[in-house]
Amino acid sequence: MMEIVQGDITTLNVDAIVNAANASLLGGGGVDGCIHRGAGPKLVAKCATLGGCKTGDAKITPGYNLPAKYVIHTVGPVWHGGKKGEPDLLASCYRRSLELTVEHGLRTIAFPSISTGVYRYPKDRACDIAVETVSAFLERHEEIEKVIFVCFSQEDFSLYREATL
Ligand code: AR6
Repeated sequence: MMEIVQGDITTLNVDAIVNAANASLLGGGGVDGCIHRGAGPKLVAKCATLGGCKTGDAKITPGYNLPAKYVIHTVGPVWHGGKKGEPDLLASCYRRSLELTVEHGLRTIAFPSISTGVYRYPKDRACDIAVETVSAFLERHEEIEKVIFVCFSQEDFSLYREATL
């Protein structure tokens, strides 16, 4: 099932939360900064051993001091107008994160709205890709119990509510 909540992803008690990271995996602003603050310094130390991450791919670490057991770090595309493969790369972020969820036997996962902050992906288009990609994956993977879309703003919440109706 899919669920939408408004709030801070770092407060969620789920198997995994997804981080909208950058290719270095060494932290940054936005949700990345919040997750690193919540997890504590062991997270950046672990991330430093992973050799970075390509756009559209994902890597998993423990959640350390977070309520979530794991953090799945994915790197969304920077929006350059939509003709540079951005939609496929964004869909790949959701798919790769869900594949790691299945590989690790996890059942509950929460996503932020990847690429829609610093990376400037238009929120409505990103929301459609998130919902379409996740629902297609869930049709093939009943072992995932719950996917939560975490909306930081009321605007995001409304977009996701419409897209999941
Ligand atoms: N919980 C849920 N969503 C959040 C939170 C939070 N605590 N904080 C922000 N958001 P962004 P990006 C929302 O900029 O666009 C970083 O510096 C935010 O409102 O965090 O993928 C990385 O290191 C927006 O809707 O990620 C990269 O360099 C969404 O999360 C770069 O930013 C994503 O915004 C990645 O940019």
